[in-house]
Amino acid sequence: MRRLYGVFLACLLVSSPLAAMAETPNVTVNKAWMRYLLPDIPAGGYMVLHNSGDADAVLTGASSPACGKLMLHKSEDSSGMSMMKDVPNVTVPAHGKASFSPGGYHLMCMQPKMKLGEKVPVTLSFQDGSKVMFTMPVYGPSGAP
Ligand SMILES: [Cu+2]
Repeated sequence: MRRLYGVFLACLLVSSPLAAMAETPNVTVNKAWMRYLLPDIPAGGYMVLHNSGDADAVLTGASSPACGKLMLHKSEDSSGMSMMKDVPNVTVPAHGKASFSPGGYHLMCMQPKMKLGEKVPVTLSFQDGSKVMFTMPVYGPSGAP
């Protein structure tokens, strides 16, 4: 009886760190950069999100101390005009990726407070409550030098 109890305890000790890990995001960020023009013009944030998990990861928001507001946007061509709109969320499919690039999904940094060459911290928030923190290097209109 005592021996069984010991095994049960050992299982608890082993399983709890795994349970905690399941709550950490499976999303990694690659090729992140911010396209900065002027303080009066919103800056665009670009990146590729990879999801190594078995469930879709739903990005629901972003924030940065370098932006008055950081929004999820999508550029779309409609009858030859490039328009952009707010999107409520972006899904990173299980074992897949979501690309944020000029002309498509992007982060829109309103009232940017940054300089060329520096790195600004960004936090992404997901529907399951998890967050991913990383930095974006700040480049000019033509991207990485
Ligand atoms: Cu935009």
